[in-house]
Amino acid sequence: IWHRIRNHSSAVCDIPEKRLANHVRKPTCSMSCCKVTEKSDEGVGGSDFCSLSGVLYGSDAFEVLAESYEFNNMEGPCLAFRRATSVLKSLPWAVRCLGATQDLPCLGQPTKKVIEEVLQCGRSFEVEELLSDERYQTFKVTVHKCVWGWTKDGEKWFCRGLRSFSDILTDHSIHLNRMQQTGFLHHGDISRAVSAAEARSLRSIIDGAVHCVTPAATVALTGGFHRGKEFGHDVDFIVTTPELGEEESLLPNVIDELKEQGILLYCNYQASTFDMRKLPNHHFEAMDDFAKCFLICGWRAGRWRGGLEGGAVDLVSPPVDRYAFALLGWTGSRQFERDLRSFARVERGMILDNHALYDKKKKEFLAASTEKDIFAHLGLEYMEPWQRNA
Ligand code: DCT
Ligand code: MG
Repeated sequence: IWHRIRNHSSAVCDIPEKRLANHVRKPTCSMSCCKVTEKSDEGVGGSDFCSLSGVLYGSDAFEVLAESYEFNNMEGPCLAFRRATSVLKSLPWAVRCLGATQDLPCLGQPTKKVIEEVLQCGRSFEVEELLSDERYQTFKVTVHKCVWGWTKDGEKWFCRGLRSFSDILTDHSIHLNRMQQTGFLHHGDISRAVSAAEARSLRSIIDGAVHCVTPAATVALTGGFHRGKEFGHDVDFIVTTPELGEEESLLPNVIDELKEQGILLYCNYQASTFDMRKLPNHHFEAMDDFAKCFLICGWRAGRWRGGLEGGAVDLVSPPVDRYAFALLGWTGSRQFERDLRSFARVERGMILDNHALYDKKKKEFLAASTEKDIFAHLGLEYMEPWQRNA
């Protein structure tokens, strides 16, 4: 199924290789963290994909390249490298020679060049160069990692020669918006990876708060941890109530409860703007309109359990009849969702997003109370969350 989706998506989203090749840098220097590990003789791809990496913040070589294009606002090449990562990760076997990539979708010349280099030299010089590049480092460590809304301001700060937190904070001509202030204030809590153990601990806290407010509510762990990741940037939950409409007061009450427990360092609540009459949504990458809150939970605020440090938490609260769509959307990965939606649109004539599944031929919305229902509507075998990691 995965390959069917992937093969299909290569046809709709190919990036012109020439354009991408123009931006590939020449190798100049090296860094030991880019070396292929002892597993390198086994090839790249499948579960050994990390042997291709530059392991930096748990990312891989293609992810470094994708990020670098992202920091330069070059969406096309960025997407091309993210797709290539997904394809390699989804392989049940390791690539031992370049010829093995011949029939794989989404691997253009620039990505093959990186694979070839790693297979031949045991490292990617291009990735090594990027990892030591000042612009990449500044954006990765200072701006992108820690301050939301970085793009325009981050660019401006970088051009003015500002390279670190203190450079930015001590420049009195800079006015930080609320998001940026929060980013600076809590950058330690936000940029630190959250472990699966911390995610479990946060789950029991969220579970307790939600059920204290509404005993019959449903709490589902979603996002990367639901896909079995060991570490993540945040912990995502979908919460809802059995009665339609009851979910409207759920998040504000849960926030009050968490405040009372003294573990909230930061809270940003967005009320729902969801309206079924505005669907189907024709914007391919549209975010959802459900009520949600972004929280930073942590020990500094008071009673924290088990010696854990806490972390960022996203709570999303759809009405119960939208629950399955929200769960499927928020389980991710982003790349999987993108490809699934593209598959629905091109192969099935349906529009899928976090709110609904709409059949354009029948001109009707298809009901679903579980993720399995949605896969069945799409004519696909069900895929477990751990199979959606690529
Ligand atoms: N998502 C969404 N709408 C948003 C934000 C995210 O549908 N406004 C989806 C895409 C993936 C999933 O929700 C979880 O998002 P993240 O938490 O950003 O990613 P993750 O896979 O959980 O990985 P991590 O949190 O470790 O970066
Ligand atoms: Mg997440």
